[in-house]
Amino acid sequence: MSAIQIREVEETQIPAREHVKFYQVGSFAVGNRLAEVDYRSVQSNPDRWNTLTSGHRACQGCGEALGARYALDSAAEAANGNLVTVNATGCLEVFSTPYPESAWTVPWIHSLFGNAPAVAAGAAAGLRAQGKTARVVAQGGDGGTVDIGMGCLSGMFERNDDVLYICYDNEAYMNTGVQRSGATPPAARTATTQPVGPEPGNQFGEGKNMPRIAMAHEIPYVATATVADLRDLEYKVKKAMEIRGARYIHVLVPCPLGWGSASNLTIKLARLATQTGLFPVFEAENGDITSVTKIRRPVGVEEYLRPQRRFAHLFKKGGEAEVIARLQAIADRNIRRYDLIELDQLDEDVQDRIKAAPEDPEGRFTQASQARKATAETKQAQASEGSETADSVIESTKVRPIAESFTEQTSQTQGSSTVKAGSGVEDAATTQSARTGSDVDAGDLPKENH
Ligand SMILES: Cc1ncc(C[n+]2csc(CCOP(=O)(O)OP(=O)(O)O)c2C)c(N)n1
Ligand code: SF4
Ligand SMILES: [Mg+2]
Repeated sequence: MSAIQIREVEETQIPAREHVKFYQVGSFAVGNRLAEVDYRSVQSNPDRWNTLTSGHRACQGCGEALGARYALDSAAEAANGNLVTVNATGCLEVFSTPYPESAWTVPWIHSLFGNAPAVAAGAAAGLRAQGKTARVVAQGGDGGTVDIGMGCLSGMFERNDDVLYICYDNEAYMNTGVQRSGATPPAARTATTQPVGPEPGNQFGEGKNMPRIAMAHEIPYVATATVADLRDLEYKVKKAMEIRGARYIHVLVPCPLGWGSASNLTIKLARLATQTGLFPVFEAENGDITSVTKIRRPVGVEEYLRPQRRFAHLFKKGGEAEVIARLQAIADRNIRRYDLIELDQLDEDVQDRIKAAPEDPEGRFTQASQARKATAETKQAQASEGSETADSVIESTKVRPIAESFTEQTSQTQGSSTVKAGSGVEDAATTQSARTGSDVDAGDLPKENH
């Protein structure tokens, strides 16, 4: 498949996110307080809304708390504080509202794990019926959004309800002790995807790409963002608030506890997720991609994976070079698919690697086509032999291990692929145990959090 076509859209009147980088004026902390007013971050306003204020109980370095604070302050700024927020169950809900306290300074409702989009749609309809102008923002984690809340969210999209839904994606069910979700990346260890067996960690070829699913609903606005570029997040929330109808923003928010990363690496990991190509950052309007944030230089995936204990099993003695190569192929396929960099800027060997990445490194289609083939063969065998036992039917429809088919697929397109180790990022597993004096094994999971 060729790179995506970007549809031209009119430039928005919101000061462009690219003009002033956080680090160019002022400091990281104040968000460009020294820049011209129009270019300042919402956070640099001394009268900022502080929608999610101090006193909450998120872990140190929690990407979700950071993302939610920026997103909601921007939404409040855009709505002049005339805002109702609806929260799914999850870390954000639990750490911000330990009964009877609340860290929210805006109206805020929590109902259930899976129904935030429906509650938000109802709130928007109720406000409209009463002639009120308040805007509605719903938010949830990846589990609440991609898994249990997906039916309600799809309905909200289909009806084009006037709600901005924000998903804070930390790639697992963190609140209940790091279980796998439909957004957990391949090979990651969670409490339910242990790093053992022939395919350690989360399986390849599963999971859902929620931004693409949202785009398929052809709603007015879909965007991805990360906590590595908070001005970009503010920009996208403000832009979404200028639009009516169903809008969706998917924010990557590293979770030190679930990812097994040092709390001071949250921003760096979010940045590496984008710079590797594993997490493409883009906007889409009415189903078409309208802007893509280019990456500055493609970073090898090892640099991103190494500091996270959820991937530590890939770097143990004996290693899992083939798994790392598959993850690299996913990043390379994304770079090509989303046109994340001008290829001719790159060294030839990197260009060749990106061009040669298979279209389906996850093995999703390979697996499906193998399953279809196996089913067809079984039916044929049944027809010719008459009767067959249930057990032999099940046995004959089993799919060949996907790792085998990936090796075949890549060796057909690019020969044997090796991935160069990244450098310069400290190994969080080592740092953490050095700091705490703990001898926790890299594959160990933290205890349930809340
Ligand atoms: C119907 C239902 N099933 C399970 C739960 C338990 N539960 C609460 S939060 C949660 C995980 C939330 O994961 P996610 O949405 O990714 O948010 P995170 O905590 O990672 O931010 C689960 C399983 C519940 N509250 N309700
Ligand atoms: S477990 Fe993760 S998402 Fe939850 S509060 Fe801690 S760092 Fe944040
Ligand atoms: Mg989660």
